[in-house]
This record gives sequence, structure tokens and C-alpha cells, in this order.
Amino acid sequence: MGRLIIASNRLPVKIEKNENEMIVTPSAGGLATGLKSYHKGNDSVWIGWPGIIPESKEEEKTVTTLVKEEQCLPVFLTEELISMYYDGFSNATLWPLFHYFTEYIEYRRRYWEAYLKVNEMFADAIIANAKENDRVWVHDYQLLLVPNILRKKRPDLKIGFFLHIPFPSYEIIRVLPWREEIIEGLLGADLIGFHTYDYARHFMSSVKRLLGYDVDFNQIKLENRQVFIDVFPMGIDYKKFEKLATEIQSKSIQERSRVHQDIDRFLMGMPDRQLILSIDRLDYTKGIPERLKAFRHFLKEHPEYIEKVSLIMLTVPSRTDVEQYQNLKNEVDVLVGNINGEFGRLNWAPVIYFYRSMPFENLIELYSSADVALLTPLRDGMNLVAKEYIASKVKQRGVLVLSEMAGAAKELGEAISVNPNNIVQTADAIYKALTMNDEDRTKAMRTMQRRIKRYDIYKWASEFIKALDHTIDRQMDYHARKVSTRIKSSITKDFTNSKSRIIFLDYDGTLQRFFDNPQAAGPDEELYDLLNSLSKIEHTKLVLVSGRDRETFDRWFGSKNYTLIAEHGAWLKNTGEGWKERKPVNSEWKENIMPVLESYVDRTPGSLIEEKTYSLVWHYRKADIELGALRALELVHDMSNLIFNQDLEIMEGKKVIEVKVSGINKGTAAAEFLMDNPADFIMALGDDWTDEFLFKELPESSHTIKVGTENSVAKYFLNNYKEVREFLDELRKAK
Ligand code: GDG
Repeated sequence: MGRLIIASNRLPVKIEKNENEMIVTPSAGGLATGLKSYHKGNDSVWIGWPGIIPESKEEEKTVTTLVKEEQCLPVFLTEELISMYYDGFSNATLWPLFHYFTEYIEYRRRYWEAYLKVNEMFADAIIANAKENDRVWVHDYQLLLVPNILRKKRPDLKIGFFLHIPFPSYEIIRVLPWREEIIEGLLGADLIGFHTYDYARHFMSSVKRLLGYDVDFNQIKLENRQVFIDVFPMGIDYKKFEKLATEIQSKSIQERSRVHQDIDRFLMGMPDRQLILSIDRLDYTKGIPERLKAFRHFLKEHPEYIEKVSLIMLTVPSRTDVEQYQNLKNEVDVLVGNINGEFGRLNWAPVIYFYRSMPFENLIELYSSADVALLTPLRDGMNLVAKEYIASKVKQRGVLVLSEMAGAAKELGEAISVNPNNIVQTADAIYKALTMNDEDRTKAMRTMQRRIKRYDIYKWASEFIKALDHTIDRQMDYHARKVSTRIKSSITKDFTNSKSRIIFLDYDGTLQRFFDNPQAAGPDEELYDLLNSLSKIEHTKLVLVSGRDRETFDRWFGSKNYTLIAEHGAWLKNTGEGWKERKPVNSEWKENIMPVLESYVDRTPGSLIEEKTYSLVWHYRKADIELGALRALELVHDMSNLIFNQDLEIMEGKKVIEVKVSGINKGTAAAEFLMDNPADFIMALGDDWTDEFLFKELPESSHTIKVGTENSVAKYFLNNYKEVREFLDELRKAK
């Protein structure tokens, strides 16, 4: 197992200072547990804030030495930085933004600057400790910029990132003034993991819309590398919960803790009493007031449950200095008071409310005693409490009511699902949970247990690391095919040593960049100069092979000293000759196809039709990215039916769909040309799907180069038209 550097805002240790002594205890949090075998093995290290501001240099040294024993490395932050980076940008800007609470977002430049600074501090600490080719795993929304800072300074590192909270839709993230920086920050990683596919999908859509990068399934194509996106729903230490719950259940009454005895007394106070449990940090994302309102509604609708059911609500204090959290605390206090005032009895309270945290053992006692867990966040990345409850129900006598807005809802389909904003529906769900028969409870619980047990925190961590390693293999594969200096010099050598040469060149995307308006994409002076001098080299033929119509090609290159193949091989023009039609056909078919394409133009703003002798082309480069892609799928489907039994075919290019007469392609045209013009050096460059015909038809010894990183039969690839021009320039200079 290779070395791993883990980075998260907080170190997995607790530091307590009493009198003059410092005590460090490792934390038993989920992340620390899951990563233990990676962290503690092979001289790995965990980098993060130790949760303490040292009062002197000496204290700083002591903390550093103490946490080092736990294989941790501290990043020390000042009070000012904590307030600006942590309370500020992380918790007052990103947290509400990523959880869809746009009205709470604070936009402050000073917060952003501190965030940038702390992310740089983290990256520097990582770099100072990273050996060559180490793996780095960065966690969560406080460190979104770290991957890219690392990538720039240390491209050798293998960087993974996992986001523990939701990634919001593009419509939400677009409001952030620093949205591009945030996304670029993340794209420094090789692998980015999310809890659910929805978050991954939102991220990929934002990448496309904000930065314009191509996204191909779960890969983002950058200029010189790819970023992989995947889904890893975080699990829990299942066996630990199961084991403790089993032990607790088997304890005699006298051996039980005070909390457990109180629970027993409550349950025995009346026959058929039931307990509902909720546990969360007191956070506005957790839907606590909505939950209380639903419980109140339930008691109103079902007075028969008075004295028979209580809601134990454990809310852990969180971000207590922040105004919204103080307001929320007041709101919850008032609601709990109202409900208890309205429905309570001398010996019974409908809501048993704790505003504090509890020891782990008590938590398990609550989980294993509760008949129902009522977890109703308005937004939640995952919600581990739901999984912990399931693992603790060793006798399977429990029902989970879970918000559909929690990431966990994607895996826990057997839970009773609610929209937490729907008070009536949630109240109904409480009733349904309390009245569910044993058989149904057991069946649902057992199914969920099996699933959660399988994909536990260890599996989660190992799957991520495995995917990171695999990603790196794929990056290496990618670099092996890239036209490197070594490959360039071998092609150049072959070029200079050969007696006769042919270079096939596609135009759009290969020699020139894409323009929104294809007519604006004519050659520039630099390109003319490059092509002219290449074509002047003795015994060298330049062949431009394009899907372009011959009129345009004639205008741009008609007078030049190179061969032109236009309209995917339908027309050919040798140097100094006129255009020759390779396969004469009639154009009647266009009458049927044109109205269909027009209907697509009408329904897809920004798209347009181009007519060529042998084809009709629908361009959608200027249309909305997602609408364009959707319509393209629809169009291909419609067209496949329409052209059935006709001598036509559909070609899907880059942001174009072309319906054309079949049997005509760049490959057959090139093969025909080679029969009349044999050569001992053949090279072809193209970026499009249609260029694959060309690569396939050429003799095995040819040098085939794809422009772009999509799958191709070409031997090598270059990233973009700029790299093509640079390479051609080197070639002409070599001769
Ligand atoms: C973030 C995302 C995502 C709670 N009260 C006590 C206590 N806890 C423990 C629970 C559980 C953890 O805290 C809470 O985890 P959640 O997942 O529910 O929520 P967040 O803290 O908001 O975490 C979340 C998570 O990251 C992981 O990716 O699921 O969506 O917001 O483990 O048991 N533990 C003890 N006493 C308490 O009183 N000992």
C-alpha cells in the first residue's frame, strides 16, 4: 500500500488543556475510523487544524509533538483566520450556498481572501510533506481550492477529493462571485467523489456551463489531462454499532446506564408506549422546526397517542456565535415549549429535548431503544445518523422515517420517505411508522441492514483509494499515447528520411479552433503561412480533408498548392485542377429531411441548418449545452426511422448532426487518393468522429493522430489545434 496524505479542516484528534498540561486523544469519528488502516500504515500523515490556538511558540511546539505521535501534522490558524476562513467563507458563504439557503449567504471579499490564504497554507503543508508520487486525499468544503494549488506546484502528486455535503445545482452555484475559482480549484484533483449521483451530476453540469470543458460520462476533459468523477456513498463502522447495541441489549437492568434506565422506566410507564428519536446538530439545514410542527400536527390528528409516544430530540450545539443559529435555537426552544405546554401531562412530556451532546454509549442506547427514527433534514449530504440507527437495531424492531432530501435516502429506499417541508405528509408518516406491523418493520430493516453492512466505512475508503489508483493508471495510459517529445522526434525522423510524403489534415478543430458561427472560422495568416511552407517541401503533398462544403473550401484554399477533399469525401480537387464529384447522386431526399431539421431549429434556440451537396447538417454549438445534447439524441432517433431503407446515413460530429448520402466518407476518399499517389510517409490528423474513417483506412505504418482525448483508433493524440500547429511547425523546420 503506497503512502497517503490526508487533509481535512480538523485533525482527527481532540486536544484538551487543563492547567499546564495538554492531553491529546484520537477521535473516533467515522472518517478517522474508515481511514485508519491507510493513515496508520506506511508512514502516512494527516494534515489539519488541531482545534486549538496556541498561546505561545512553546505551546505550538508541544501541540506539534503531541499530535505527531498520532501521525498528524497541525496547520495553525489565528483567531482572525478562523473567523474569516472557517466561520466566514466556509460556514457563512459555502455552507448555506451548498445547502440551498441562498438567503443566508454572506458575500464578503475578506472571507474569500482568508479562504484562499488558508487553502494555500494547507497546500504548502501537504507539499512540505509529500514525497514524489504520493497520494493525497483532501476532504470537504473548507478545502475546495487545495487540489488545484497542489496540481500547479506538484503535478506529480495523485490527488483525490471528497465532498461531504451536497453539490448544488448550477442555478444555485452561479450566484457565487467566486464560482469559477471554486470549480477550477476542485478540477486540480484526479478524482472527485460525491455521496450521490445528483451531486456529481450538478458538479459536471456546472463545469460545462461555467468553464466550458467537455464532459464525457464521468470524465472531464481538460487541456492536458482528465478528471474523473464518481459516487461513493459514505458508510459507517457497522460492526462497531452492531456489537455495542448487542452488548447493551444483553445487560441486566442494574448494569444499565442512567440514561438507559430512564428510557426503560419511560417505556414501562404505560403499555404500548413508543419512542421516536431524532439526533442532529442544531443547524438550519436539519429541518428541526419543521419536524416539531409535524409532530404537533400528528398529536392533534391522533390524540389517542397522548401519553403513548414521546419524541426524544437530541440536538447538539453548533456554531453558537452565529446569529442564524441563535435564532434557530430560540425558535426550537419556543416550539418545544408550546408543544409540551399544549399536550403535556404531569407525568408525560411529548418532546424530551436535549440541547447538548451525549457520550457515545448513550447514543447507542437511544438508537437501540427507539421504535422510530425521525430524520427530516431540509438538505443533508448523507446523514450518517440514519445508518447508525439501522446498524443499532439488532432486533430489527425499528422504523426509519427519512427525508428524501438526505443523501442517505438514495440507498435507503425501504425507509418511509418524506418531503420535510410537507408537515401533513410527515405527520402521516409518523402515524404509519408507529402502526407498522412487525413483519413489515423487520423486512424493511433487514434489507437496509444488509446493504449498509456491506458498504461500510472501510469499504467506502478502500473503494475511493482503489478508484484513485485506477484513475492514475488511466492517466498514465493517456500520457503514453500523447505525442511526446520522443514520439515527435521519431515522426520527424521518419518525415525527413522518406522520399515521398502525404499529410492528411482535417480543418475545424484540427487546424483551427471552433467558432460559434462556422463561417467565421476561416484560416488566419499564421495558418496559411504554415500550410504553404509545408506544401512547398519537395515530394510532400498536403491534403485537407473536411466536412466543409466545397464553395467555402474553394474560397479559402482554391488557389493554394494543396489537394482539397470537401464534404466528407464527396468532392475532390487536385492542385491546379477543378472539383471532381466522387459519386453523383440526386438531392430529392432533402425535401423530406429538411422540414424535420427545421422543426429542431425552431425548438432549439441557437441551432442552425447548413446545406451541402450531399448532406444536411444541423449545428447546435450555440444552443444551450444540455438542451442541445438532448435534442441531438432525439434527432438521431427521429432520423434513424426516417432514413430507413434509403441510401443515407447519420453522422454525429462535434455539436453537429449530419444526414448524408452513404458510402461517402473521408476514409474512402483518402484511400482512393493514395492509389494514385503512393507515398512512404503518411500522416493524418483529425479531431472528429468522422476522422475515424480516415484513420481506419490508412496503411498500418501511417502516423495517425487524434486531436482531443476521446477514444480513437488513432495511434497518438494531441490536445488541441494549437498543439497541432506547433507540431507542424516543428516538422517544416526539420526539413
Ligand atoms: C457532514 C454532512 C454527512 C451526533 N450527536 C452526537 C454524536 N453525533 C454523531 C452522529 C454522527 C455524526 O455525529 C453526525 O453525522 P451526520 O452525517 O448526520 O451530519 P454532519 O455532522 O452534518 O456531517 C453530512 C457527513 O458529513 C459525512 O459525510 O453525512 O450530510 O453534513 O456520526 O453519531 N456523537 C456523540 N454524541 C452526540 O451527542 N458521541
